[in-house]
Amino acid sequence: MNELDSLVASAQALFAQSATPADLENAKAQFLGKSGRITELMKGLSTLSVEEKKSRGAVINQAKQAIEAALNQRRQALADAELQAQLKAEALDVTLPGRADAAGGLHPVSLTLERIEGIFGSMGFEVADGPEIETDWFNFTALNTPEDHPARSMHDTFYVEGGHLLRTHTSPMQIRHAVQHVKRYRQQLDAGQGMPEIRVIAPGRTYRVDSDATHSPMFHQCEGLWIGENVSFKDLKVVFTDFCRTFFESADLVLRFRPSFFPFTEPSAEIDIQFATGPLAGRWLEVAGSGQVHPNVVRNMGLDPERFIGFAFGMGPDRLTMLRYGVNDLRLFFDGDVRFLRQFQ
Ligand code: 2NL
Repeated sequence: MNELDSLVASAQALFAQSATPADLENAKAQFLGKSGRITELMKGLSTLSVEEKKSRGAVINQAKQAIEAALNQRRQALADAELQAQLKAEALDVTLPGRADAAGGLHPVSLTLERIEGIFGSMGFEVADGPEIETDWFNFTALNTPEDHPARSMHDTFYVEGGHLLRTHTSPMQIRHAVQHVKRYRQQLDAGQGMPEIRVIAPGRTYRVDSDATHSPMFHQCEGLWIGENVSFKDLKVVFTDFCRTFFESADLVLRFRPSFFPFTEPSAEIDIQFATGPLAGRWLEVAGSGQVHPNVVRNMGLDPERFIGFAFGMGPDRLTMLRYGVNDLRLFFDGDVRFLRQFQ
């Protein structure tokens, strides 16, 4: 290999070793720079004859062109590599899931309350709303609860300033609703005419001093009230049976009315249900309390108990939600763990 061929070869080798554009430009200077090897060779031509200049100059020029070609090739290769690296670094994985906003959802107990309202609504029941801080009258006295009843003790009920209390059931909303209803039809009633029946449910938060796996100091209740001149226990049975079968989507579910006691109803009954199929089949499950509204309570609504008769019931939506979805610890509803709550969306 002659001197120029080996010069070209060493330039090619040096360019190939250059890993960055800066390295490459340094390597270029060694051959094509002001005092580079090719430049020095060109300078050396000045001492030669015209003939020699021509032939020697042509050979050096060939070598120079070969070095320039190798330089440009390497420049292009480095630029391509840099572009590839950049494309790789900035690559988007279009198969990743999008960043859509997570949609919220209703709490399982809210879902149950909506279900209850829908079913009773279809049977002509209005939905009552009212205060969670109540007076002693609406929460206890109007409901025929004796002064010495244990439910009235500080041990069972949260009392707040001014003799008020956190309602222990949603019955006071029904008393308020009934009083308004009766007020509205007072003139009609006094004129010896009738009034539309009172058909109302009262869903909402209630409070008792109680806390363990099956009791929370805040829990939900939904009560129902039906007052008219010709309402019987049969009506309560039909309505409540229909409600349970629709709520649990189980047409062969059966009910049992078991004698019980509440100050606000007489007679009173616990309502148990039994599924024919499914994981709870064959077991009696208590789902509500009920009864014929006590004459004193009818009177506190502003009605004559000799003329008006009614039925009421009270149930726990938290427990109904546990039964419907198979949840075994009440506290899961109030811990606010999204892993639990997400399952109901
Ligand atoms: C239960 C018991 C019950 C009532 C609630 C009621 C309401 C009025 C008048 C008369 Cl305005 N009674 N409510 C009646 C019987 C039972 O609930 O164990 N609830 C979970």
